Amino acid sequence: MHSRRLFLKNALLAGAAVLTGADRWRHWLPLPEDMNDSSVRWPAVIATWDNRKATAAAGAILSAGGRALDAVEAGARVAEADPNDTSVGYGGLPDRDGNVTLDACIMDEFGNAGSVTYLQHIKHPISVARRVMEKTPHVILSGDGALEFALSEGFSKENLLTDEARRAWEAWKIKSEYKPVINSERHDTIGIIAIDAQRRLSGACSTSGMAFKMRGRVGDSPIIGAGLFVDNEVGAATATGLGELVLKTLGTFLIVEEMRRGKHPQKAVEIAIRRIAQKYPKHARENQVGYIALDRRGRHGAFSLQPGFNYALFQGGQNRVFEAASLWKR
Ligand code: SD4
Repeated sequence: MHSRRLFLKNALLAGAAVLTGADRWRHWLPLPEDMNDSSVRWPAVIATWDNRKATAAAGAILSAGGRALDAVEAGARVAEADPNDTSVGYGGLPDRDGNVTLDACIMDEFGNAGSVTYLQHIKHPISVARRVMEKTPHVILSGDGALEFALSEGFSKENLLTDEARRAWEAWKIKSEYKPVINSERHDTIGIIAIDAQRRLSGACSTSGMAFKMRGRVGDSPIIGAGLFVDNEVGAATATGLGELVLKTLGTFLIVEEMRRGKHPQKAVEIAIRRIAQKYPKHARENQVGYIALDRRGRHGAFSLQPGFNYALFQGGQNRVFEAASLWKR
């Protein structure tokens, strides 16, 4: 993976793309700084939390030469189907009225984007978001409209409230106290971003949102520039944690813009976390937000407000989990 030979192969692939890719050429050109950098760090995929099953599924697609977009969708689907992941898809904790409502978005290497918010009864909101991106002139479909669209696309209606999630909701109702939980079981919202062998970047983000939220609440995860942002010329970033803080600072857009200005992904995610702490010091002390980022050189960064945030990284044929550094040490 990390050889000069592979780098040259990728550079040649990029050259071939110039000839065949028409308007796509600029996405594949090697950057000048890459010519002095012999380490090739792509393909790679990174996901919030210990989502190694998701990065493995995505990594298998990338290793076979597949497209980053397919990889991130496949990865998000792994978390969505897992009933033990109580913050995503099937098995997600409901709102305070017992409804499981899902938010998801996806972005490809061309800057196309699709999103669903407040979607009920559909197990794979990320795939619906992809259809929104690919089959409609819109970016976001919401609620009943998103559901109607999903059904028209052949998705089936399912009960997503597992017995375990129902029991948790019934226990919560006794006090009915809304309080976001920091690092909820360490497998919260999945944000997953990837760069493939042809240096195409894509990202996906999927969640059931904050547990026991108000009916109708939508978080950052389906909002382009908040829960996810991808710019193929620069890099990609995604978020987990208290969505209100991510929304109010447009965290992933900020991270990508910092990378555009030359920042390493690690520096860029730290800037976005510090921005939250500067603007909302009280909430930043009490809540969790975690960011991950990947640039188009395959370098990554991860940082959070509170300790306890981790991430999965598939790169160089290895699929590993790492602890992120945090602003507060506690
Ligand atoms: C939200 N950001 O709806 C999501 C929830 C989350 O880790 O990421 N939890 O605010």
